[in-house]
Amino acid sequence: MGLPGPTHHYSGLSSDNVASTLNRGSISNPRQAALQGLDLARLLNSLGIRAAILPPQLRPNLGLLRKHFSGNNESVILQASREAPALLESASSSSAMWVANAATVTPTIDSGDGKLHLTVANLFTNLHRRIEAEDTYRVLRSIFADVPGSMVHLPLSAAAGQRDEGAANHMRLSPTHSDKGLHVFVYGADGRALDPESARQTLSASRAVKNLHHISDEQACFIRQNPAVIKQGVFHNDVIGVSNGNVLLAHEEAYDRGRDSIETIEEAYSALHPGKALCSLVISERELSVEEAVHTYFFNSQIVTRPDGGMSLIAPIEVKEKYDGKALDVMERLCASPDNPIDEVHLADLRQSMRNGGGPACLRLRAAMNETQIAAMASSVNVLATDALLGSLTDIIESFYPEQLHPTDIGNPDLFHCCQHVLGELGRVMGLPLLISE
Ligand code: SUG
Repeated sequence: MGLPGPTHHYSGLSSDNVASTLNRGSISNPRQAALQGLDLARLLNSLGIRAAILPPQLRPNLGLLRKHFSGNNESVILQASREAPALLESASSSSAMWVANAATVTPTIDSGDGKLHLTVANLFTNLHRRIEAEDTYRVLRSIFADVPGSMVHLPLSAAAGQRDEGAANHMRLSPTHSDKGLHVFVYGADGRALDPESARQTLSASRAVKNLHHISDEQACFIRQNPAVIKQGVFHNDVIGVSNGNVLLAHEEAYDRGRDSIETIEEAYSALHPGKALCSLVISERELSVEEAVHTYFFNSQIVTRPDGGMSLIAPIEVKEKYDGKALDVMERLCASPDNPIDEVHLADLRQSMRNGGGPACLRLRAAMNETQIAAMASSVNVLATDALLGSLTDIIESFYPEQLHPTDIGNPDLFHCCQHVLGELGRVMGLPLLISE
């Protein structure tokens, strides 16, 4: 789970993201954003899922601002605010909270070398996201330092034309989490004339991650997004499809060959697990249009397997609030059907994040880890969302996070000092002293 930071604000930085564009210039509440994130972690815990917290990053990012201005920290921020407000907006984004874009993860059981691989996403498409990669690498290195057999890889080189947005464009399908998985890499651009300008993931990046992670050919499948839906606001696969275990829930318009693309995934799954069929739940345009899916974030739900074997859908509250609850009705029909393992829906209030286009699935990065790996992680850093950690984080958030932020407020150096202080506190509590580099 990614924790929103004290600079969470709405400056409409992602032009391909409908919510981010629509809410440009409105007032945010960073404190509420962070508390809503913690509530999501509590909900996961209540369903028997272990969650860990990834901290925010120091913003504004002075490394970026110093490429343009010089002087002490305060003077650099003030100059940027006067002379390059758009640059300051990018340098101040709290976008690292959407950790579905932090990395792509391959569990031990799936890699040819028996290692747990994580490749940090380069997030090259947008400046405000590109600057996340360096700190994400440092934080993941710290968190996984003592986890046996784990490897955190540097981001791919964007200079080689590889654009990578991490787990948001990747799905792992398997009968249970501990069976070997089929890795579905979803990309928007492959160098063909049809490539939409805004496609964020390239096929070359997906292939490079597959190779770095030693995933065999029979365990990998490369599926192209439907260019038409990218233009409608489907900037990541997780805006139009979601998976868990043997379940794939996707819109019929998600991929370039429509239902044939989904059939390709089904065939690859059955080839890997003979005698077993993928449970694919394909939502038609008539049931829920792409536009309705984009505005409700229906597919940006998390599907999780509870310890009793049943599956829960964690959906943004917008599925109930928009279009007279049409999206929630579709979910309830899925729950009532005996043909799939999903049997309940939980609604999460993540309105602060949602207004920037980040739903329940954007805020999480899934890593299938064994007990030894989890214990090793817990012995070196305090990131597992226990009641004690959630309590300490709540105290920090309630004591120091601002409750109101307009994009023009980010030019105030006090916000940087606030962020520095918060990260110092979080670093101390979470055992991650490297959070502050300035
Ligand atoms: O990259 N929004 C993010 C939302 C990311 C959602 N993640 C997934 N779908 N996995 C993005 O577009 C807006 C920030 C701003 O405008 O300040 C933003 O970056």
